[in-house]
Amino acid sequence: AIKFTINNKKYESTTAKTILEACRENDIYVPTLCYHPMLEPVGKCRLCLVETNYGGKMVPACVTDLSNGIEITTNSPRVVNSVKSNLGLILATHNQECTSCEANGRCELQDLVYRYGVEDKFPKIFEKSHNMVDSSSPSLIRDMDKCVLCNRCVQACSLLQGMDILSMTGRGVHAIPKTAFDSPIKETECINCGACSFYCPVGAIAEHSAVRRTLDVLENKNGKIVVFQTAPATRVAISEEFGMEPGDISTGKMVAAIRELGADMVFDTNFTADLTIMEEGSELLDRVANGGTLPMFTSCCPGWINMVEKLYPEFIPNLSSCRSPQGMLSSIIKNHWAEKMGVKPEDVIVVSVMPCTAKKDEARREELKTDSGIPETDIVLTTRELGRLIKLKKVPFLSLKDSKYNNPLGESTGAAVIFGNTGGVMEAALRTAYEIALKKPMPTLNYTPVRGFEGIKEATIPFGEIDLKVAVVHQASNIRNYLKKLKNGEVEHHFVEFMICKGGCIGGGGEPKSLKSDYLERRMKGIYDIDERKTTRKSHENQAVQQIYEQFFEKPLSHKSHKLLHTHYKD
Ligand code: HC0
Ligand code: SF4
Repeated sequence: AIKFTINNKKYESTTAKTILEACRENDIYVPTLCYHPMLEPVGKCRLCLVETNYGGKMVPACVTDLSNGIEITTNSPRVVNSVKSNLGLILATHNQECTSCEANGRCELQDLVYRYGVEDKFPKIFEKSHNMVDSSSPSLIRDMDKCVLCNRCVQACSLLQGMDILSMTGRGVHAIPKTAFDSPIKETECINCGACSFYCPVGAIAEHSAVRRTLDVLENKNGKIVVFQTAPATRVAISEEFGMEPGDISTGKMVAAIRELGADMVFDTNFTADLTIMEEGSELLDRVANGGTLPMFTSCCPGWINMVEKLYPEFIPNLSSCRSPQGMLSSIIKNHWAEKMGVKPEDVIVVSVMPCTAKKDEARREELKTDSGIPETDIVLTTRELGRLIKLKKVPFLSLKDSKYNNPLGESTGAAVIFGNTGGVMEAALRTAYEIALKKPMPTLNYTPVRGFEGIKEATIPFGEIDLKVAVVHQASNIRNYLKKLKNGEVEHHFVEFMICKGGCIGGGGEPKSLKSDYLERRMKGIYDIDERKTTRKSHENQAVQQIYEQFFEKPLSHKSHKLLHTHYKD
């Protein structure tokens, strides 16, 4: 075992680890700014410097390994002074517009400055002024005068997502994460997944906020009906905005909070997740039976759709023509529900709450407008933005009594909620397709081969005459690897689920930021717990879905379904 001391107390470790990991495991506070447990430590911000008994030099705890006999001090005046001066230097190059900043109240820099009582006394380094606010993307905003050079966005974009849109350029005070040729984000190959914004410790890259627009819509309705919808992955993460733990289930409180904000109706994107299974499952069976393009690819992740359109247009025919559940629900609300309620589509405002920054981009697509040319989804808020809105309006989230979704567009099964996890769309599709095609239920509803965090998961299901070969791929970098294999003929599947974010939507770029190392596992468990507790766990058993087919769509892939629930892509 490695023996060491921290602040004169003795510890032992049987495994190799860094000083920072050892401190965190033992609840000893060490400040960090560039460190995130899901990324590679880089030792850039120098806030985690600690003293050791080896020479007089202080070492960065995040990149220094424990060694036998090391004596570590994290709380000496020398360490504290070094943290303070490093924070002061960061402030000298930082645009401190905290009051209007998207990160205000959840900013790692703000917290540190407050905790250490840092005075802003260094002269401002004005050459640092990049004067660059890039709001070209509907999903993200970058303000490089707030950048603290932690490198987390660059790592998220390159290492995690394999997209390489941002890279660190320039040296010293002139260093900055930039796009190629410094182009506005919209003109790059960015797919709007928002991983950069999730990992940004400050407000240098943030979601393109719709909080103020939503406030305006709710406070000045002018006779309009405001309808919300909430995505599967929001309900196991919104809790974190209010100090609860990752994976804590807050469906009822979230619905209640949205009502308190002034929404007239709260519907569930899960309803159309179930509907997606009916349409997409039928499309798959049709392609298999009639020689359609295979493998068929899922189409619900807008980051993934952006990737295909921008980087792999040759695979457009493989994409399912199904709109995403967000797209389907907004379409039903404006084109069918409004009429049933006797209101005009332009008098209904649809606000959707998503774990995803790319959904903001999806909502603007030309193909997803009504016949009269208005967007079917008016506003997309990320889970983080919903948290901010609830706080702004002083809604007492934690003490709210659970509320239920409005029906019928709020009814859903366990198959719908698992869409939020990687493998969920596949598992939900199999539960239904198997039963419809083979007229008997799958031997087990919990289909584990498609669960978990492995980057590319494969399974073969005996499916009557054929063996159905499926794959599930999540995280953009794994997707690029998979597509390379597919092009080289190294893999062969009938149906593949793609989600751009690690873990699926629970790891979405718009979910509450977390510095915990297990937040994804815990959100994932929260989602599976909701599924287990549902009495109905197969999409085709959703009675509201059955009803909307009887009363309106007639059957999957009908003429009406094609018009309202399916779409096409741009190449
Ligand atoms: Fe997802 Fe979805 S599961 S993409 O990951 O299909 O954002 O949560 O809402 O639309 O349902 C995101 C999450 C959704 C959609 C659903 C799908
Ligand atoms: Fe958005 Fe989910 Fe796709 Fe991530 S995986 S880009 S959160 S839809």
